[in-house]
Amino acid sequence: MYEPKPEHKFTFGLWTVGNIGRDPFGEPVRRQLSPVEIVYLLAEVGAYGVNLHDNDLVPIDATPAERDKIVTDFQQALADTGLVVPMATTNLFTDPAFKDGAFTANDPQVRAFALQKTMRAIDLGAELGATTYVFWGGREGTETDASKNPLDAGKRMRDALNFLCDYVIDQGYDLKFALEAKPNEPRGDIYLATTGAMLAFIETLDHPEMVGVNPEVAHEFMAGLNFLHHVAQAWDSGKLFHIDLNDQAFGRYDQDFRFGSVNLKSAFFLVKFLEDVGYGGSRHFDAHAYRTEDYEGVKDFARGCMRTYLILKEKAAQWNADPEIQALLTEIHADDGSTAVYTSPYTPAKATALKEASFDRVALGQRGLGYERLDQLTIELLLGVR
Ligand code: GLT
Ligand code: MN
Ligand code: MN
Repeated sequence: MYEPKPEHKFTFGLWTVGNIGRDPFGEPVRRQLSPVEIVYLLAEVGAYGVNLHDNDLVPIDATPAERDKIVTDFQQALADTGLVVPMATTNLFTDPAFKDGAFTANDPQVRAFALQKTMRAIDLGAELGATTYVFWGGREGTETDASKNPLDAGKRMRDALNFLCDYVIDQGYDLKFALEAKPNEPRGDIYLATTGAMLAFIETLDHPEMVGVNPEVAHEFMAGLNFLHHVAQAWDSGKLFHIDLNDQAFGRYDQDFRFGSVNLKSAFFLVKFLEDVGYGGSRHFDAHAYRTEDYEGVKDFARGCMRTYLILKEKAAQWNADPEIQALLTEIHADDGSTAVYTSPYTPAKATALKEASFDRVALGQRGLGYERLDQLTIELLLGVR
C-alpha cells in the first residue's frame, strides 16, 4: 500500500545512500559503493531517480578516458534499472582549493576554477538528462568577516550565476537552477543563509526566471525556523524548483536524518502542503542512514523515507476529509462578507469608510479560536486513533 512508484518522484543523491558514515570524530563504517552499485540499491528499494555531484560519479582527477568509461557504465546501469537523473550539482566544497569558498573565494583563480568545474559538471548533468541544477554553496561563507566584505561576496555570487545562466542558454540546455540555503556548517557562517534570502537574491540576477530554490528541511531547522513557511513563500513566488527532504533536531549540527524521524508533525504539514498545492517536482531525500547501520540498514533508511512520505500523504487526505476537522476549519475561517466593503482592492471611499467603521475590539479579543481542539484532532489522526 505504501509502495513507492515512479509518479511519486522519489529521488536520492549518490551521496545519500552512498554515505559511508565518516564524521569529524570517526572513520567510515561502511565500504564505498560504486555509483553503479548505488543505482542498483536504489532500484531495489523502489526509488525513481538518482541525483549526483560531478565527483560522486567522476573522481576530480579522472582522465577524459576514465570519465567516459565511468559515465557509460553509469548510463548502462540507469538503462538496466529504469532510474533517471532529474538533478545534478557540483561539488564545490570537498577539495582544499575551495577552503575559502568557490564563487565567493577571495582568490580570482579559485573563482575561475569554480566556474570551469561547474560548466563541466553542467555538461555532465545535461548529458545524463538532468533538468534541475542545484547550487549549494557550503563553503561560500566566512569564519571571520575580516576576510571578506559581504557586499563583494554577494557581487561575486551574482556574477557567477549570471555567467552560468548565460552558459546554459548558449548551450541550449533545458536546465533550471535551484539555490539551496544553509545557515552554517561547514563554514562558520554561510552567505544567503535562508531560503527567504535566496528568493530575494534571485530577483537581482540577469535571468531570474531560470533560477529558483531547493529548500532543505534540516537547513531551515538548523536556523530555528519554520520550514513550511519558507516552502510556501517559495511556492507562492513560483520558485519551488526542487526540495530536499530530511529531518533534524533543532539547534544541532547538520544531522540529515531520515525524513519524518524527528519532527513528525512538521513533516505532516509539509507533505500536506506539497500534495495540496500539487507540487510536481522531485521529492529528493537528502539524508543518510545512521552511522550505526550496514547496507541493510541503509535500505531500511531509504525505504523509511519514502514510506513515511506516503503514509503522511495518506494522513493528509484523511485530514482533508475528516468531518470534525473540516467543520472546525469552516468555523475558524468563517467570513460573513461584511468587511469586503472596506478591504482590498483600495479605493479612497473604502479607506474613508474603514476609518469610520467601529469594531468590538473587546469581543474580538475574548473569542476562543478552537486551535487546541484542532491541533489535538490532528495529533490523534497522526497517532492513528482517528
Ligand atoms: C551536501 C549538503 C546538501 C546539499 C548537497 C548538494 S551536498 O551533502 O549537505 O544539503 O544538498 O550539494
Ligand atoms: Mn543537510
Ligand atoms: Mn541538501
